[in-house]
Formats: sequence, C-alpha cells, structure tokens
Amino acid sequence: MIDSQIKSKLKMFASFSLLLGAASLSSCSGGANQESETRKMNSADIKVVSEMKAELTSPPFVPKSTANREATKLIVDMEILEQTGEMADGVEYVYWTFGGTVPGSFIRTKVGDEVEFTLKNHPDNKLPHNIDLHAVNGPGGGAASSFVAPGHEITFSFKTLNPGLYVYHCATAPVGMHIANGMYGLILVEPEGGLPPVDKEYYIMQGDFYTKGNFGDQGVQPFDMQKAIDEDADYVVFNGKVGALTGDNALTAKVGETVRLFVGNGGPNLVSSFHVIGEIFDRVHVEGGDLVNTNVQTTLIPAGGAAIVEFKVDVPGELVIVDHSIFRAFNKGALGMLSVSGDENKKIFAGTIQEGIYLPEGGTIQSMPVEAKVDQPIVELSKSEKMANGKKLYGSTCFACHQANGEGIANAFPPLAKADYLNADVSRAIEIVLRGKTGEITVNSKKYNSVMTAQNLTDKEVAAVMTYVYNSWGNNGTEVTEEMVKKVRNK
Ligand code: HEC
Ligand SMILES: [Cu+2]
Repeated sequence: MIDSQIKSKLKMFASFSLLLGAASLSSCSGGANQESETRKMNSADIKVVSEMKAELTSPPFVPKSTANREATKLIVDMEILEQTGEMADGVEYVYWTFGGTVPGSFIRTKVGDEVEFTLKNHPDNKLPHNIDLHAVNGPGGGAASSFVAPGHEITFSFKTLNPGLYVYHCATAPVGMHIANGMYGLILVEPEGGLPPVDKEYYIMQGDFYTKGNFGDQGVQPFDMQKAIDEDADYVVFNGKVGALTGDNALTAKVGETVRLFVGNGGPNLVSSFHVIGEIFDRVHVEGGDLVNTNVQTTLIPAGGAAIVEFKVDVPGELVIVDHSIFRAFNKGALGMLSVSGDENKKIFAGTIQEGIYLPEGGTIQSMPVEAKVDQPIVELSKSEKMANGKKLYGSTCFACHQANGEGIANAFPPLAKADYLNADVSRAIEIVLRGKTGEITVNSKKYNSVMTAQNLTDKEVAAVMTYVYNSWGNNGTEVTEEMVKKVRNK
C-alpha cells in the first residue's frame, strides 16, 4: 500500500521533472519541443475501442485515408517473400520483399492506433528476416521482437505516438544486404482527422541496387557485396525496377487535380534529390514530419527517410519524376512519369511540350517464375552437363548467400571457394544441402554460426550443383553422382 503510494509519487516526480526539462528546452527554442512532447504523451493515452484489419496496398497505390476514424487496434498481416523479379528488360534479380513487392506494402495508420503486427516468413524462403519500423518508439523499432525464420510467423505490438511518414526495413544481418535486396517500405501515421483530402495519392520509393554485371547486363544478376560497400550502384530505381513508373505503368492525373506523393528512400546507400520535371511542389512535409515547406523545386530524401510532396497539376503533359542526381535518372533507371490529361491552359503554359524522354522498355509487374520441381528418371548426366546445370542452379539459389564466386560473406555465409570444410567430406556437404545446417562450423579457420535452410532440390539437381561447386574456384574436383546423393538422402 505505502509502497505503491511511494511509487506513484516517484512517478509523478519523474514526469514532472520531464516536463520541466521540456519546458526549459523550449524556452530557448520556441515551444516546439514542449508541444511535441506533450502531444506524444497525449497520444499514449488515446484509448482504442474498436479493432480492424489494415488494408495493405502494393506500390504505387496507398490505402484509403483514415479520415475521421477513431484510433483503433489495427491488425497488420505481412508476408515476406523471396522471389525472382525483373530489374530491367532481360535482367532478373532475386528480390527479398515485404508482401511480394519492392517497396513493400504500404501501411496506413493513425496516431493512437495500437498496431498488432504479424510477420510471416514464407516456408519457401531461404533466410530469417525481421522488421524495424521507424514509426515505433521501442528497441530496434521492433526488430528484435519480430525476428522470424522461414516457415514461421511472429506477432508484436506497438502504439503509434508520432504522426508522420516513416520507413520500415529488414534489420537482419547482413542488414545492408537485406535492404539492398528490396526489404523496405513505408508506414504512414496520420494525425488526428487525417491528412487533408486530395484527388490523387501515390506511393513511390527509391532504392539503389548492386549487381555483379553492369547496368543492362542480361540474365540473373547476383548481388555484389563489394559494389554495395563502395556505394557504386548499377541501378537506382523507383519502385524496385527500371520502368516501374513509365509507359503503361505511368502515374496519372487530370488537369486541376491535387496530387500527393508519399515518397520514401530505402537506400541502402544513396540520398535522393527528388524532383518532378515540370512541376513545383506546392507543399512538402520535409523529411515526412510536421514541418511544411512551400514552393519547393527539389527535396532531399535521406536513405531511411521520407517526404510527403503535394502539388496541383495545372496543364496536360508528361511530368517526369527523377532523382536530380541526374545520371541516375538517365543511366541507372531513376525515372518515372506522371501523365496529366486534360485541356491546355495557354495562360499557364503556352509552349509545345517536347522532351527527349528516356523510355526504358520493359515488362510491367514483377513476375515470379515458379520452378517446377519434378523428379526426373535416373539417367546420370555427363560431367559437362552437370557443370552446365549446376552453374545455373548455383546462380539461382546458392549465390544469394555464398556469393557468385563462392567467396561467401564474412561472419555470415561461409565460402565454398577453396573451402577446407567442403573438400574434407563430400557426404557431409551433400547432407548440408539436403537437410540444411545450423550450429558452429569452422571453414578456412574462420568460425560461422548461422542457419542454412534445407535446399528443396532433386537428387539430379544436388548432383549437378555439387559437381559444379567441387569443380570450381580451386576445389578438389569431386564428381558427385545421383547415387551418392540418394544414399545420403535415404540415410
Ligand atoms: C540462405 C542462405 C544460403 C543459401 C541459399 C545456401 N547456403 Fe549453404 N550455407 C549457408 C550458411 C549460413 C552456412 C553455414 C551454416 C552454419 O553456420 O552452420 C552454409 C553452409 C554450407 C556448406 C558447408 C560449409 C562450407 O563452406 O563448405 C556447404 C557445402 C553449402 N552451404 C553449400 C550450399 C549450396 C551448394 C547451396 C545451393 C544449393 C547453398 N549452400 C545455399 C547459407 C546458405
Ligand atoms: Cu530480411
């Protein structure tokens, strides 16, 4: 009894001194601190009475406004998918995604919401993942509470205290690689009453990509760790691929409409000089926060940051959305279009619109070819056939972790090139590919303690990929037969 009285007195004292702290800060900075501090405390006190399932949308679309709805318990259900998609015409890339798209599904919440977030890691995925939402007040933005292995799901919960537009991303090691592969998206926390209504709202997110080949080199392109470290991007794109917002995919609006763009930058490395050729932003929520700037030509969006830009379209034509670090736009893909239809207004623009627009051809939506895993009749392939098939298989699965030339990644993925562990025991290596591996191992005198998930491959495929691995990068030249794989599988 007395104990609890003391406790509550202590609590009062603590919050009182907090207030004092805020007040003394604000006396030299004009009250803004106190205002947001007070508001945050109020947000924490908002009661939620109802419960609803969040509408999640794929880019470039956003869920409908929260308008005047009350704060609610908002159920968010998000699935992580690792899948092959198209980076550009004839260029494929293995994307890791929140909800099957890059950027991931848009989440629209309101201040005071209690978000119950379930993250599902699809059983076909190869890696554990998690999520760090910048909208969360709490350790890691939820990262530690959301770490989830393939074939599992996990639920955590948080309350939205600060209105604004926030980035979310995966924060599983190697963090840079998870982000570079597309694991980011936006979560909007609307203020009381919602954002003012506009005619059109869209979701755009920039990202930089690092591939073994150069821009446009054909085929499946593996991630290149060294280029990522050097910040030497091959692709800088909006919405995950070259051409996601051009041609048939262009955004649209009509003359006289107001447009709001929710713009994020997933990075992992580059800062965006976001610009729309032929428009002036009437209003920009700088860095996605409360500060509103007006009449802006180009707004800076940091990696891991966002902005809300709003403008009215006055005349018809093609508005070109770019990163004004302009070689990125015309040579690396950071180019989209907003196609405005309607009547001319010669008072506002009298000239003829004539632009040399770089129009990368290319597909529409990221496709995910699902490979059929049909067991073939046992006809042992020749060594050169195995090498050819094995190389393809390696390039579509193993490389994502062990890297293109088997070099691995320090502290995360062991090397397969000149690997003593591999060369010492072929049955053990086959078993690892068939059944997966956890626990500490030592490869070339470096320790690894991570998770390799079982690879869902046929005997023929394992024989091919292991023959390829054993006959590449200075390994011992073992030819792996289907019979050997079968023996390990039936062990
Ligand atoms: C999702 C990432 C991932 C993928 C994909 C993957 N591996 Fe691994 N692999 C690992 C990790 C992590 C380890 C170490 C596991 C541990 O620490 O116990 C490992 C260990 C190994 C080992 C034993 C260690 C060594 O260096 O010799 C072999 C052999 C191997 N993997 C082969 C393959 C082959 C072949 C493929 C493709 C068919 C593949 N792996 C796909 C992550 C992966
Ligand atoms: Cu991840």
